[in-house]
Amino acid sequence: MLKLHGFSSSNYYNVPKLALLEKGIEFEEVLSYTGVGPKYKPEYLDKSPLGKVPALETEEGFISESRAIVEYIERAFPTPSLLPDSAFGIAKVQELSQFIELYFELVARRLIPNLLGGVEPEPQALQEFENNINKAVPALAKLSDFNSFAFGDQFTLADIAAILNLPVVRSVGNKFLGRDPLSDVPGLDDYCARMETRPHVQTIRADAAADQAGFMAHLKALYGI
Ligand SMILES: N[C@@H](CCC(=O)N[C@@H](CS)C(=O)NCC(=O)O)C(=O)O
Repeated sequence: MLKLHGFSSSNYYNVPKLALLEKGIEFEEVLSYTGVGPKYKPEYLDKSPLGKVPALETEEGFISESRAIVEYIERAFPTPSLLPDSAFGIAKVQELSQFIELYFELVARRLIPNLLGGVEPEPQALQEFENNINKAVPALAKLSDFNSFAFGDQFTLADIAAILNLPVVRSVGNKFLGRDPLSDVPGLDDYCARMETRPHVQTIRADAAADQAGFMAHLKALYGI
C-alpha cells in the first residue's frame, strides 16, 4: 500500500493527500514533521533529499515534491482523472496550479513563521508580500473565473492547488494587513465556500485541525518557538 509521509497541517502534504482521497486510493499516513536533521528523523533525508514534506512511499521507492507525487498518482491511478481530456486543458490546469503555487503560496510562505509564532513581520517583508499579491490578483482573475471549478467542468489538480493554498494567503493578509488580499478576485468567495463543502476537503480540514497541537509541540521541542 502507498504510504504518505508528512503531517496534516502542511498544505504541501495535503496536495497528494487530497488527490488520493478524491481518487479513492487506499493509503497509509506516516507522521513526519519538518526540521529533519541530527536531532529529528535524520533517516527522512533518504526519503526526501531536502527533508521536505510530503514524500510518497511506493513499492518502487520514494518520491518527493508534491507536484511529482500527484503526477505519479494521476498516471498510476488514472480514474477518476484529476485532469481534463485535452492536451490544452491539461496544460491550463498545470498553468493555474503552478501560478497559484509560485505567485501566491510561495509569497505567503515567507510570512508563515510569523503567522505560526504570532510575530509581526518586518515592514519590508510585509510590503513585499502586499506588492507581490497585489500584482498576482488581477492575473489570477484572468486564469479562472471560479464560476464552477477552477478550470473546466470537473474537479482537477487546479482545484487542489486553489483550495489548499489560497486560504493561506487570506490568513496571512487578514492577520498582518488587516484585510483579505484576495477579496477582489471575482467568484473566489463562493468558489471557496463550495469547495469547503466537499467531503474530502472537510477531511483535510479536520485532520489539519487535529494535527495543529502536535505540530506546534514539535516546533517548540525542536526550535523552542
Ligand atoms: N516544493 C515542495 C515544497 C514542500 C515544502 O516546503 N514543505 C514544507 C512543509 S509545508 C516543508 O517541508 N518545510 C520544511 C523545509 O522547508 O525544510 C513540494 O512541493 O513538495
